[in-house]
Amino acid sequence: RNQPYENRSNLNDTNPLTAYLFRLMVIKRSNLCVSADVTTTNQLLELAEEVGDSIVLLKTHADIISDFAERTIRGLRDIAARKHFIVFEDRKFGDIGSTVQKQYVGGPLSIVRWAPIVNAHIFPGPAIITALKEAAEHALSGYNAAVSTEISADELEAHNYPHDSPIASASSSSSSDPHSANTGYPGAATSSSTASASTAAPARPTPNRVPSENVGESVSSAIERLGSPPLGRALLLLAQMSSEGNLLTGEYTQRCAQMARGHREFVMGFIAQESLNREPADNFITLTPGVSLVGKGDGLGQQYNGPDKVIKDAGSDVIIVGRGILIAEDRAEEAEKYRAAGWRAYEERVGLRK
Ligand code: UP6
Repeated sequence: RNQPYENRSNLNDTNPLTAYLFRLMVIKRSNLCVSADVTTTNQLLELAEEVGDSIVLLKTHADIISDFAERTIRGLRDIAARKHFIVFEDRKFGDIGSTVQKQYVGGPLSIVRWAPIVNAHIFPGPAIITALKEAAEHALSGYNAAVSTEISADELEAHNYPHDSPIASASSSSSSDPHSANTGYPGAATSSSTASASTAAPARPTPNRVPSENVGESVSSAIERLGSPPLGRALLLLAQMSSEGNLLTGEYTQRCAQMARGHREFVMGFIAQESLNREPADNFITLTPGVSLVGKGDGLGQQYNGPDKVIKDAGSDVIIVGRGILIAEDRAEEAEKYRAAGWRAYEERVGLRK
């Protein structure tokens, strides 16, 4: 956990998406995930435009978006490609294998199509991991990797997966749209993808900013060299929670780490309050929610820590920040503040900064 992200991206057995994410973090000098807890597509896309340059991950709760539709998926995909971040749907799956497969692939959200990263509770037992892995593999099989990390509704149908969602059927026409076929991700944003982003959201595309302390090679050329993220899907396990009185402690947390060790190819890491890398082969990424530079709690059980405590003291890798940024008047500026604080804490931890 005290090695630089760059070294950790090159270790054997690192999940490909984790390796990509570590490299992206180094290029963007960011270990910030913004929690997009907003309730409409326009708000979601506006937020993604505003904070996109400062983040490596955008965490969504698709089930609180009142008008979630094909437009949401496309808008997110286009902004993620242009601003270079990965979408993480905070679905917190927690049911028997057969049910979570349907929730992952079908329903009104068809999450597997557009979210490279999802998370799950392990209280139903380890089959939740294998069931989600199998569903992801099935959805991706035969799918054209050269085109995009998004699976179209038609491709999902071609592989006989349940997708009885209005989005899936409504979008059949959209897949004949040439724009949808050639939108790369990221680094390959075509002019058509930019155009569809701007019609999808009132938010105007903003020019990419370079972190002020980033000297030498420009972010854009480094990202170009990095290329597109790997096609696969990955899972985070909820090993600990931030809320007061939660039951994800002690033995439960340790069992979660054990289950992850059995599925390193699919489980990239944890939602936890501290690093759980204890064994020599462990190179899991840790994402920590409940982070604020000012708040202590929200009166509804949420408990906050600062980036220093989370990254430097507890050894986590990524700070997840929602309201700390969402309620700011200038969210781009506030995201930059969290990015800088998180990155400084990381550099101090691994000895890149005194
Ligand atoms: N989240 C937590 N704690 C957890 C797991 N997930 O807060 O243990 C999620 C919440 C919310 C975000 O669902 O989307 O992280 C935190 O938002 P906040 O920064 O506004 O409190």
